[in-house]
Amino acid sequence: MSEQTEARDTTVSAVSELDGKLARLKGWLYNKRSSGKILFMIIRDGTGVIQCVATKNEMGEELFRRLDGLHQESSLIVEGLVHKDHRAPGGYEIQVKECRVVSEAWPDYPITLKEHGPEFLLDQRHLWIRTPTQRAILAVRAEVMRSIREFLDNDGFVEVSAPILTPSACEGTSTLFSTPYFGEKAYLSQSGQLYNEATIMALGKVYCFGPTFRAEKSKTRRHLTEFWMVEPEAAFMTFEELLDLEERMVTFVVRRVIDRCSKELEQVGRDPKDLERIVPPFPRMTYDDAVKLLQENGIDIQWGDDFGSPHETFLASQSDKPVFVTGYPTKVKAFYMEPDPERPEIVLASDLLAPEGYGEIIGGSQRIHDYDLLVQRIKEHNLPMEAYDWYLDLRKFGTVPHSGFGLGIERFVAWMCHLDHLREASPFPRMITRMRP
Ligand code: NSS
Repeated sequence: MSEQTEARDTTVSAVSELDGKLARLKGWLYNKRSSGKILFMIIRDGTGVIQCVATKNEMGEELFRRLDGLHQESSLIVEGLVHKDHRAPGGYEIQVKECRVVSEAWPDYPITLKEHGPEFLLDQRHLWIRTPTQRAILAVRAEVMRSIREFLDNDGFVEVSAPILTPSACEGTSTLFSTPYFGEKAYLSQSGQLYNEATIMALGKVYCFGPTFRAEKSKTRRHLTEFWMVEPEAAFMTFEELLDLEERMVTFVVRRVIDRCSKELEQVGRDPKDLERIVPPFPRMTYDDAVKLLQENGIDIQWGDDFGSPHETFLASQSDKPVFVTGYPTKVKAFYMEPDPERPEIVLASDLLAPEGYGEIIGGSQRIHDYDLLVQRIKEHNLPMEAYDWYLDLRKFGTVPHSGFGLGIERFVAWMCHLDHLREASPFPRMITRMRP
């Protein structure tokens, strides 16, 4: 049997496959300590961190001194023997045979291993994302997005992109971002829903998935001005079927995160047991009962008010599963929502509130399919009729009952990763006071 002499490319996450063999790893110096003869380099490569041990004997005097003097974030290619070692973080280390410095980092890397304040870290977001916890959050985010697509594709939904530049509001005119558009005004999309309502008539079950924009004037830990939303919509889907779809999708995605992101959950300090509880059925509560419950607990609210963050936080702490709140007052909700046939003062709408105080992660409803009622609502909401002419066409030509919902990706990821604030759930968050870097 001949000995392997050529190093094989590997990553930290796959290094166990090369136990006892020569491996080549490309990455960045995350931390190091040295005894003068032995240098322990912690190298990260995007998939994890691993300890690489370089000795003066093996490296030679000159290279050893150079490596010993490297600053954090220098980029490296190391080759060496993979060695199982239960004392090493991650269970493996690399005994370095060769090391090439790709680029020596400048001194004074702004993010050190000590604590920094949130504003400083946000200023350094382009570098902050390299730290293990931030990396883990972004990996969970990717899994959330991937598994949502997997679920919807398998359920017969077709992804159809909605435009970002739009002529009209979907979610009220107070949070619109506008931009000049060749002599006209365009608005950045708040939601792809109105376009979904067109594409379902072509494809039956659709979803759009992309960035959405809201000029939210409030500074809260739950609001970004740019966030990603997935929005499924289906022709003929009833309100009951809508809640069932939401429940199945959330359960599926949580399960995927538990199964595929165990290392990341550990890194962010989220106990997967908290997520194991997220199985159907999710409790349901009517808006009427929610108002009563809030009042009984001394929280200021009148029937007819919309919920703010404190209300949602309270309601969402009532259960360790997500809670559906249904039947909101018609006058606080969007113009397109179908009234309850038995009580027109409420709509067939539901928000799904995530537990542990996270609050609303989904907003959904059955839509008005009747032409005359929709015209009436557009007028009541003082919306410009001409901007909705094409939307009204959908009620002229083969209108059908239909429903859909929107799930905010950053809210979902913040819940999965147990974050205090939405800003860490976005790679480059945009908020009222921040659009840099
Ligand atoms: O305003 S929503 O409740 N509903 C819609 O936009 C519908 N047009 C969606 C649809 O039915 N197709 O927003 C949906 C979700 C909400 O539950 C949050 O999870 C998220 O979008 N959302 C936000 N996330 C972060 N920041 C802000 N500002 C924000 N606003 C809503």
